[in-house]
Amino acid sequence: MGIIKDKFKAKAEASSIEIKDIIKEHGNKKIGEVTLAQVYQGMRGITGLVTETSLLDAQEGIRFRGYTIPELQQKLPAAIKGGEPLPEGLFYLMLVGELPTEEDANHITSVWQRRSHVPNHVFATIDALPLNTHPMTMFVVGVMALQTESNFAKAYSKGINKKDYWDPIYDDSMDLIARLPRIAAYIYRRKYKNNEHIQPNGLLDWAGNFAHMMGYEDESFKELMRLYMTIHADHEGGNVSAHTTHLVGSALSDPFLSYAAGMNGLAGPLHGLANQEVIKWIYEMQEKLGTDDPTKEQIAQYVQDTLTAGKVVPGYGHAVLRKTDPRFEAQMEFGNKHMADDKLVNTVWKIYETVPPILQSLGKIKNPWPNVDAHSGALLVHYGFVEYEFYTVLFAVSRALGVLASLCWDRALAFPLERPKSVTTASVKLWIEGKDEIWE
Ligand code: CMX
Repeated sequence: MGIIKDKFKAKAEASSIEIKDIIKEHGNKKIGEVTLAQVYQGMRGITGLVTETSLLDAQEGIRFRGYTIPELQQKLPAAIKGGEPLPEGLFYLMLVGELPTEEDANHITSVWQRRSHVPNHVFATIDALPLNTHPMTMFVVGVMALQTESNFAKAYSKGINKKDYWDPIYDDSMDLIARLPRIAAYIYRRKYKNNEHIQPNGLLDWAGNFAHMMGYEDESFKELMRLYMTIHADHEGGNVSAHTTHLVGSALSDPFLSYAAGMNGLAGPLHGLANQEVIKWIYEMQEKLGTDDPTKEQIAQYVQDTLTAGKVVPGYGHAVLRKTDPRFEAQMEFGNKHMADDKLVNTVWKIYETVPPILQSLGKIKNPWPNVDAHSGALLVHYGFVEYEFYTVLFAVSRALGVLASLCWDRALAFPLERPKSVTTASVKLWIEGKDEIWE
């Protein structure tokens, strides 16, 4: 067994015993109440999942295994001294629950390099799609084509003891993460760069090599990819992509099927697709106003027009967060460090000064502050990465780290099939009248 697999196994076994004890001693304790409004309105605030890799606080933002993003920037190994964290290190932290040494992070880099071969039929499957297919559709189709390689699916069909499920799930997760940058870069080069592909560079780290395969050699772009892949990786368990991966995995669908399902959710405009919508919205604003340097007054008017048209302002609001997303702040810091005079980045900052009071004044929006998607596109455009329909694929590659580390935990802790209860409005009406108590 590999070093990391051994460590994960030991951690998971200890955790499993602990959880059994917790359930035995405290299993009957109530963790909250559920109101009818919550049942009808997207289950906001209902605690119903365990996700070990990260925890989201409404005021403070995300913590990965207890560490905030600025702490990770200090404590995780980096490719460049004092530079952005290596996503390999974050994955180790989420999977093993301990901060990695530089050696641990480098070990993951080499494991992923070793496992990164993508079989030809995956590229052929992507090639069968018309060029105007959305990159997220190509990406999920590519992941589904890769499912032929699932160790878990093969082991299950041969017959595997349920105690050992985690083992091929772990291998599938590592294989999948290792191969995703190649699939994503292939789609990018096929769709936008004349189908001219770039071979991987075995000397680079996971995110650096991803930048290289997409055709971006600038060192600061590689740093951006390391930061991007780190901050988008996980956002606790209830968001659509993480929850879907977990839910589908609970049916013992293998990691390829589960992750692809999750990424179909990420491709929705209220979730990960918002990163493309933000840049599209800014470009449309620039076109309408006839300037690439709009004033705050012009932006305010455009925001009003967006709201009057019954549309959302992309990149703003959140189902859990109630302050500026620290992932937005980390990108703002990157912008300040590398491109403080960039016009588009400055527009994003002006939008940040303009939008929250307008949304607040509507009185119904619970969080008027920017989320992660409000900033990412402008940083990419700075490097000439203007193909905004591709942005959600970058998010998806990063999100694999969190949802697949979680999937390893789900199987190692033997979490059962997920199956909450649903009701009909007819049964709700009977319950309100006191005539139906079956689901109380
Ligand atoms: N612009 C306009 N209206 C907004 C809004 C925004 N940015 N954010 C919320 N609202 C509206 C909602 O549509 C809802 O309106 P109705 O009552 O008319 O249906 C009302 O305000 C209350 O919504 P909420 O409780 O504050 O927000 P939700 O938890 O329902 O939704 C989210 C959260 C993210 C879907 C929503 O804020 C939104 O649509 N934002 C824009 C899209 C976006 O940026 N998504 C990315 C989120 C991060 C990610 O997952 O990547």
